Amino acid sequence: MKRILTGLQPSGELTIGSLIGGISQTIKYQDEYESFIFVPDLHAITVPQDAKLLHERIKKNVALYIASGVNPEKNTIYIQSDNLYHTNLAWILECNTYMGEASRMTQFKDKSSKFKNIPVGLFTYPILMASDILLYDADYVPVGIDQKQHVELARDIAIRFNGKYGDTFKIPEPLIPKTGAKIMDLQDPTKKMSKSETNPKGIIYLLDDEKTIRKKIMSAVTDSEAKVCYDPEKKPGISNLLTIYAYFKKVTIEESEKEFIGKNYGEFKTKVADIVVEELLKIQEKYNEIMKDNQIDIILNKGKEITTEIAKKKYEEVVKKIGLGR
Ligand code: ATP
Ligand code: LTN
Repeated sequence: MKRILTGLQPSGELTIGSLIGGISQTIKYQDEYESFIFVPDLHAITVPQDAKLLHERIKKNVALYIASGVNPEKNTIYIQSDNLYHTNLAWILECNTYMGEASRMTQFKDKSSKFKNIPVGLFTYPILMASDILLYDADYVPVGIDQKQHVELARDIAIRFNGKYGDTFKIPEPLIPKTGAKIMDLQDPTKKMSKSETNPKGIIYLLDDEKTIRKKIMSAVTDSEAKVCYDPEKKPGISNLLTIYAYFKKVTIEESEKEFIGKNYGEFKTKVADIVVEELLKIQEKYNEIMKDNQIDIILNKGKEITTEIAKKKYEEVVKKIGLGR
């Protein structure tokens, strides 16, 4: 059976972008593939974090995965820092990655421009991500378009390693959603809706309340044309809202466009807000139930056990091949 694996950093509250670009694909394929989903908490500390908030968010995110539809019976759910093989293998992969290829990562260029003193971990972050993927022989890695380059780096590292030391790693493929690969900020629809953005007005968090969701959608930046149609170049705001609507309504963009022929932006935005509220409230209801019982620790202990066993085997194979140890 093919294996899919993904993770969402607990570096901020999860957004509808995290859901549409990341979690939704795991849910879509969980019946078909052996599925792994984890919390990359070690990735989150590549940028400054408040320790208390980070700690709370780790379990909160697990609850949100499950509340959004990730079935703990069908998925192995785990925390990255629970398994030391991730960082151990990452070091070995770092020694098999070139500065040139690591320097080409566009996310590093974007994120590092915000720092006076850039943490080294922010630079090596994609190699830890490669380790997350290669340890488990993942076939597919569901991600938004912004992470495609990182999965490609993991492929390049795996191909090189296999060439040098013999067949060791499966070559993973990114799985990018057809619609919603990049959900845009509602206030600036030319940039990605990002959970680490400081202005919350353009971001819909999975745990936003009804009033806040409606307010954010009704004040989303659009254009002056007054015509609801999909054209991400010329109409990024409207196109983004159409994408969000299509995702939550479970229809295509074309079907959504048809529904709003002749409607004004106010009517359109109200409908978008209605469906987002309806779907997020369902997730929030489940989330509150999950947070009340203590199943999460049981799920995570099981995840830790399963993944440690798999990762240990792969790590020991690697160690042997490269000549480490006694
Ligand atoms: P940040 O938004 O803080 O830069 P991130 O992009 O790393 O963080 P995560 O929640 O860690 O966000 O990403 C988890 C998954 O969700 C990744 O596969 C990412 O590509 C996807 N994702 C995140 N934001 C969006 C978005 N706005 N549109 C589509 N996919 C997204
Ligand atoms: N870098 C990713 C999170 C992440 C990930 C992974 C995703 C860490 N390790 C392995 C897929 C597979 C992000 O920032 N969204």
